[in-house]
Parts: sequence; C-alpha cells; structure tokens
Amino acid sequence: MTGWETQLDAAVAFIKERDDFLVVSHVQPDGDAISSTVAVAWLLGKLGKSYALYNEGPIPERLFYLKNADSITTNASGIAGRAYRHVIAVDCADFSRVGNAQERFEDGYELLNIDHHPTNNGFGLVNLLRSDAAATAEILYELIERAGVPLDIDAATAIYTGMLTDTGGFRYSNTSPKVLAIASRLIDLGVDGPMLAEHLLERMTLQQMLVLQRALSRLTFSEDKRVAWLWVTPEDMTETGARNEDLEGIVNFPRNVEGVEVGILFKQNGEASVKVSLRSAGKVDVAAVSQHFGGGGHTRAAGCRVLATLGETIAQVTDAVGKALSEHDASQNA
Ligand SMILES: [Mn+2]
Repeated sequence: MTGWETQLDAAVAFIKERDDFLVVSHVQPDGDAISSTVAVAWLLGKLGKSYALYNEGPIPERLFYLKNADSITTNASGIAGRAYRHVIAVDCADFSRVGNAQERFEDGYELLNIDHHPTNNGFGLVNLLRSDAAATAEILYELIERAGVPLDIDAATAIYTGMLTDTGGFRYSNTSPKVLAIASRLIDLGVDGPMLAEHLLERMTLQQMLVLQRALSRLTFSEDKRVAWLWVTPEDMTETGARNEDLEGIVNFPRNVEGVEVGILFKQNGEASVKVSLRSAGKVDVAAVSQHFGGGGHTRAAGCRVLATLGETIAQVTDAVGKALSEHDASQNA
C-alpha cells in the first residue's frame, strides 16, 4: 500500500469508528469549501452517521443548488448549536481558518483534517493532505471511492463544483490528468458541466459588475509594470450592494495584464483591517509572501489579512512582492 492509501484508510476509519460529527470549512467559503462540506455530509449520510454542518458564513448564494448547502448553519442563522467531539475540517489551510466554528468543538475534540493547501500544518488528529490535489473535492472523490460508496448525481455535482471552481474552469496549472479523468467520470454520472460553468464562471451579478467597475478605475502598476493592484473600500460595498462573494475573480483582472507577474486585490474591511488576495503568473510564490503576513494558500493563489490602514497595507504588500520578484530575477541570473 502506498502512503497515500494508508492515509485514505486512516480517514475512512476515523469516520467509520465514530458518529455524531460537526463538518466545518474555512471562513468566507468558496466553491471548494462548500462543495467539500456537502460531499462529506453526503458520505456521512450514506454511512448512516449523524452530523451537523457549520461555516462562519455567509454561504455564497450561487452555491445553493448544491444539495444540503441550505443545511449549513452560519453565524447569521442565530442557531447557537451544541458542541461536538468529532470534527471534520475541509479545505482549511490552518486551524484559524475554521473561524468561530471552533466555539463548537468540545474539549478534547478529535479532528479529521482534509485539505490540499501546501501550507497546511497538519492540525488534525488524522490528516488527509495532498497538496498536488487541485481541490479538496478531488481528495473527497478518492475518500468516497476508498470508503466503497458508489457516487450519485448529488455527490458528483458537488465534487465537480469544487474542482471546477478551484481550477478556474479546468484552466489553471493544477488541472492535472487526474482532475480531468475524475471530471470525465462525473460527467458520465450525469453532471451538467456546461450549465455549471455558465452558472459559476460566466454569469455575473449586477453588483459584481458595479464593484468591478469601481475597482478597475483604480488599477495601479508598480514602476516596472510587473505588479498590478486594485482596491475596494467599505463604501464601494455598501454603495453597489456587493457582497463578499461578488469580489471573487476580480483579482484576476490585474494579474491577467500582459507583463504582470503578480495581481493583488486589497479589500478594506475596517480602518485598520485589509484582506489581501494575491495571484501569481508563476515567478513569485505568493503563498510564501502571504505567510510572511500571517496568511497562506497556494503558490499561485494566496491571501492574508493585514491589520493596518489601506495605504500602509498597499505599501507593505507591494514592497514584499517586489522583493520576491527581485529575488526570483537574481536567482535566474545567478
Ligand atoms: Mn480548495
């Protein structure tokens, strides 16, 4: 047996030997976080286990077609909920990413950590981690297969959604032969790929377009034009009616400009709190840059939260990215 198969067996055993689970995913959840949550719920249901689903929230509205997405309770639901001894965390790069869900972990809780972020530090009692998986949903495909439970259309749609969103529509460098082979099997099971691509990747809400319009009007470049950034203020959010989910994808616009190596979106949340999203064209490891600011992620897609004013944050982060870019250049010339 390979090491990976041993890990899969340990994860299956974790689930089969216990009951009464709390399934959680990361704060400000994306498609993979929610898909993985409902895929785990689906597996638990098939194994006759009881469970509750929780995320700090909010759940992006466009994901409510996923079966069970509406049974994920959030902070806003007002349901305090009881504490759980058995926890399954999906798509969380580190423990802090579970957010206020940790208030519902019993003392001495046992946690199964399922994730694909290379910066994951193995915070679980059992860890199912594969950083070359494109999405946590891809790992769940393997877990469900290993558990011997045949997929149906609901689980297939969830797994496809997580893989579709984390690969940017099967385009990013994480789109491995394995991802495409799994996607092919999911389409065989009846998943409507074109409909999901249209719904998740093409369509924009009006609020999304209006906040993008404001952000693009501020497009700023470093002197050498290799770093580009945008920012969004709390006023932008209230005046356009945009929600957090409406900001998804905006960071790709600066990164997509020819010659740009790193694109950054700064989202101001308060006077001294800024959420930073970074996308790299390949030369800069933005996960490393983000870790420097207490965040994390993937080599080409990462983020962090900086407790400083918008102006200070922009100066600090663009400076760090510029340095990482110079280090890359120096290593090429060495
Ligand atoms: Mn993910």
